[in-house]
Amino acid sequence: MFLPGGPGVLGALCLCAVFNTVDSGMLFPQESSSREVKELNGLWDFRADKSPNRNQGFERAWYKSRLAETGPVIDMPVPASYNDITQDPSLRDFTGWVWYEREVVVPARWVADEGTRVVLRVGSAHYYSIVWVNGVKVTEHEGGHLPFEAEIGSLIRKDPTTPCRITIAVNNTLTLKTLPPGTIQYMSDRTKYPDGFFVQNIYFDFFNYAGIHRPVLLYTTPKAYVDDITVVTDFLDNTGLVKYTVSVQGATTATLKVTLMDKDRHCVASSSDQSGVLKVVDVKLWWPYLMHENPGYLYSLEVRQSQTFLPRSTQDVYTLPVGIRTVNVTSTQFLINNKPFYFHGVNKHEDSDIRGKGLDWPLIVKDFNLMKWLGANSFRTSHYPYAEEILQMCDRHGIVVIDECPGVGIKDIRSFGNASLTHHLAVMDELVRRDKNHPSVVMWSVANEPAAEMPPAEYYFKTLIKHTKGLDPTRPVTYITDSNYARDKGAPYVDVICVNSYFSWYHDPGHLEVIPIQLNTQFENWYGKYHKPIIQSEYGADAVPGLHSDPPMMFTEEYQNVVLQKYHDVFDQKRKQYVIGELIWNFADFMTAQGITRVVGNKKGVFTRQRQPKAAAFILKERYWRLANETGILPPWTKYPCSL
Ligand code: BDP
Repeated sequence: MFLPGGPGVLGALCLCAVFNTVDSGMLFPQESSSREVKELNGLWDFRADKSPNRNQGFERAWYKSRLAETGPVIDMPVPASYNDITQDPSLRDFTGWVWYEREVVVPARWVADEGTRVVLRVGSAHYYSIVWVNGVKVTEHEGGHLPFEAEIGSLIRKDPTTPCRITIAVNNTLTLKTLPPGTIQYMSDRTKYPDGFFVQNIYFDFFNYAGIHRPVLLYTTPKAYVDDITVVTDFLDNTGLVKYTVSVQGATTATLKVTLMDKDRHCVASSSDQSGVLKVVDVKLWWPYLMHENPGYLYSLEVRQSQTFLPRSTQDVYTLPVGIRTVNVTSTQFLINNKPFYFHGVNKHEDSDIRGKGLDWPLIVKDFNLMKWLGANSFRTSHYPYAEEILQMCDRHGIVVIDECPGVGIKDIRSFGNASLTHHLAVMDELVRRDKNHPSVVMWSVANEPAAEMPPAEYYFKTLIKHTKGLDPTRPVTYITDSNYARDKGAPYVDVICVNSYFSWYHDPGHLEVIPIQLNTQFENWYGKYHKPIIQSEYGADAVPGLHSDPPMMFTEEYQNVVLQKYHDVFDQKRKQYVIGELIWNFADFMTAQGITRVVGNKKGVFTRQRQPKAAAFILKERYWRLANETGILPPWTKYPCSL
């Protein structure tokens, strides 16, 4: 028996894997006077390995020559999920290895200059990736939502006359030890299933889109370079404090110049130390959207590092956006800059027609416009880390983020074992390394709806949360629960209780009248037991757009409206006490696996998958702008109700 990408393939490769290490930085690539970026987005050659054991690509070493020489190839856009690009159902539902290839012309000066590091970076590829350059393996990476990279300068210098051929094999197989977990199930009854028939089981409610989802690029740095920067911010009265640490690679001694600039590029503080605290007089704090008239204020921290390699000297320049703000949690409040912050926001997915989970700028900007139109001040990255480009937008627009790792669907007791935990800790390392400097990120979520009542959950979450706090002592940590308050093993360790509930939907379907009592009981029980602030991290109902019924029936727009209104009535009582937020499930309809409870995807969006409003969007918009009026300061350019 084999598993596509399981013991036969993925397992064997793992033995020699370069495991995801976080001993170096993962700064977002940017151009500067010392750095260049070359995007490799566009069309790549592509082939799915449909051989019975999905292993032909390795057996025949497809990475050694041009992919087109070893078999047929098709055009595949990058970034995009491959699933919805063709008319081929076997590619939409494919499990196993797919192969991408692209030849790149590397600028001659990059090749000629031995002092230039050339780094190949993949924003994300789902789920397991192996990368070769001109047939030589340069890296591999486990995990579908975080970046990975490899320095390839010496390889491309080997033979400067050949173009640089990049091959990336990506395997979307999920096992009990991956994050998210899944299982491969073989059907051996030959009276029912053809030879070799298997299915990928998943325990989460979104389509397992796969492929290269975020930009691939080459970027350069000098040999001695700024590898990482960490900032932690605070303020005292009118003075902002930016505690920073710079890590430099490729040089034992480096001369540094660290300059903090305001929006007008005026220097407000500077230093020449590798770490220290910069003081900003008359600080402009980073505020959330709708909480301040000037939300999302960002300073720029320019790090200039110079080095003399006789006979010449080199310089590396990297500029990090910095928002100065604090986050604190009390037993009843979530404080940003010491002021109570109420999350009125959404849960999202990276999901759209045709491109699946592929990064798409028009979609990103449209979603931000819709969130601002709604009056949403926050979202949760359900159920995995989103693209850095999205977090950068959040920083600039003041949209507050609960940053979630891909720990979704941890339901099987075997996924609480040591191997799973070790991987989960490593993913948190990578996530915190990538997102630690975003002012918009105010809390880490380590999982969604795990089987938190199972006995091993206590050790698992205690360890995971402690580890995450060790990585970042400045932000609260949570996981999202749907478990019973009395049986939830991890809740004692979280800073904020985040609860998902679907009264009158999954429980007592059709009985809208139970919502007030059940929701009230939910809040009282959790608060009574833990005395921690609570976010309603999911609630909602499916509505097929255009389906109507009065009195309301499930799946109509009217039913979705009433569910929302009934939840809102209870939120309005409890938000004066200890409920600190409400995040609708979901911002938009999204694709799921096929099943009897899903009509071409999950329809709990207040927008359709094409981003058109259902009736519920207008209910939410009324409410969010009213909440903003009550709890924040509306920016001068907005009128209530806002019409952007
Ligand atoms: C919640 C899950 C979410 C689902 C939602 C639903 O966290 O991923 O999509 O239920 O069923 O429990 O709509």
